[in-house]
Amino acid sequence: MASSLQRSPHSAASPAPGADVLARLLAQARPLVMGVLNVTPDSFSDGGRFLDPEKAIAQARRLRAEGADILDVGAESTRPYGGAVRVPREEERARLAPVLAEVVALGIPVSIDTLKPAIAAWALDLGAAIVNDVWGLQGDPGMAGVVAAHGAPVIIMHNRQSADPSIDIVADVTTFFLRSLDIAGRAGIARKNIVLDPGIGFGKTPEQSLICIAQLDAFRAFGLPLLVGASRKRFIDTVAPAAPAQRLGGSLAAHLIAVENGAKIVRVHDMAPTVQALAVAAAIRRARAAPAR
Ligand code: HH2
Repeated sequence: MASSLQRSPHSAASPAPGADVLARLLAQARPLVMGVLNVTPDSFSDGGRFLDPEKAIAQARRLRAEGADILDVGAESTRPYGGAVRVPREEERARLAPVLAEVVALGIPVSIDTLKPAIAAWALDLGAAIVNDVWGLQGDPGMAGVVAAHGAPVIIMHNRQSADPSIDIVADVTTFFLRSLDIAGRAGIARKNIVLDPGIGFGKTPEQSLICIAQLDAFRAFGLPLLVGASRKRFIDTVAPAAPAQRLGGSLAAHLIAVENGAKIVRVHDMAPTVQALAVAAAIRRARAAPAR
């Protein structure tokens, strides 16, 4: 392991600067919007657009200006639909290095979307506030320890190596969450620092992604905030064929219904239209209570 990645000044006794960041975010009485910043050449919908550090930082500024509550920065595509190319740790760090501190300096919480504990630790030390683990602490056995040592919030996302159309996906996600929560508990990660995410598109058929959104309230029983990332995902294409960048309408529909069904955070590429859609949906809900004239 490179020494630059090993340094970690934080311990359980000295939590990360953003220790209460999740509680502060969740205290807002509206759904939160996480903006996606992919510093990658190969992300499924915007690969290569923000690999250049200047373009990445400009995109982060734009996401903030358009209303992002959290910026989710990733430098290794998770490729929900297969063909993932694992990026060596030093390359992942090299992609992030010219970008991360500047994005943190924008003043809104940053989550680091990574599978590597060393990258998570390094990013938290640079001021990232949240770890986004698309294998829900079950991918690398070192991840839970890093999260615990930094006192950082973590997004536990459900994943599977491959989709199995024959399974009950809600039961599978529930079992996965139970296993992740057990790992988190044993590592000393506080429950107040955990967000659950059914992982739309990951190891799921398009139908199973639809089910996870439609039956999201099944996961409310955990009593933890729920995140849904449906943005531009392939299940939209199976309902209404469109290339990834042309899936805004489907993304909005999915996120509005996810919020109706209990999502507190939505993860999106298209910030301004999402913020507008959520605001209008909330205004309509408020108008239900208005006296009819
Ligand atoms: N989806 C992607 C990546 N990370 N993290 C969470 N918690 N939830 C998600 O649904 C999720 C995620 C895939 O989207 P994107 O980052 O645009 O693609 P890629 O992984 O190809 O970079």
